[in-house]
Amino acid sequence: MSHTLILLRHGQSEWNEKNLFTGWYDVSLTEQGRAEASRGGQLLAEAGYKPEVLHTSLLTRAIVTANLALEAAGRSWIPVNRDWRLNERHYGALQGKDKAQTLAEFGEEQFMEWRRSYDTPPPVLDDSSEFSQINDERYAALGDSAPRTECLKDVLERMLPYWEENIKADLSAGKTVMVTAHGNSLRALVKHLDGISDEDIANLNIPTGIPLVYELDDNFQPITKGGTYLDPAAAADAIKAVANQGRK
Ligand code: DG2
Repeated sequence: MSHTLILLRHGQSEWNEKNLFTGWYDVSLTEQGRAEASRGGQLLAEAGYKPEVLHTSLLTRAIVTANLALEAAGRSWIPVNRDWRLNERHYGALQGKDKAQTLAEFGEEQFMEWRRSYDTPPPVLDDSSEFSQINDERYAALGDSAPRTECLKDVLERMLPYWEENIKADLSAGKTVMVTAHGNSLRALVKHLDGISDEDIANLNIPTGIPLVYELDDNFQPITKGGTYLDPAAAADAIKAVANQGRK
């Protein structure tokens, strides 16, 4: 029996538009982002996909995207699970900083190390920062273990238990699962699914609002490596734009 897993990065957020590092900072969608989310749902409906359960993060941009996409697909009623483990990577002291200014200030190598290396986190974000989530009630249960910065490796390590215990359980029960999350939490999941090396994952970028469908075999291995974007041409353009963020 194969399993159907639909991955959807949220539509363009207010801080994607402004080109700011976002991480755990909670922003909503732009009008364009809302349109992308609805179109993502239409693409699912046109291709005949019927999500039966949703897993999403605790961040508004992912939650609103899921709502809009499911509404457009006629599936608003399905059960929803929200968990911090699907949150975007905590971007540490970069949260709130302009990507182009950061590139200009620190140079290409450092910029890409922070953005795309597997195991180098940005500097920690001070708890007193206006961009900190340390006193945010939605993370109260994390206590002092709440992250103050994360690299992709950290994201993978906190996301994998959720994949194993929650998402795989729904797939095993025969459900079509939709995961609406973020550029880096989805990069972590794709790294795991496709067995991408720590070096090669630097080259993987996920576009906003375009469903990426994985059919998985009995061992949860992708039948088609890399999955299938429902609008491959738009995905290819958007992937280039994400890769070039911060550059003119
Ligand atoms: C972006 C990803 O996350 O940025 O935190 O700035 O998917 O929640 O918009 P998202 C952010 P990059 O790692 O692509 O710079």
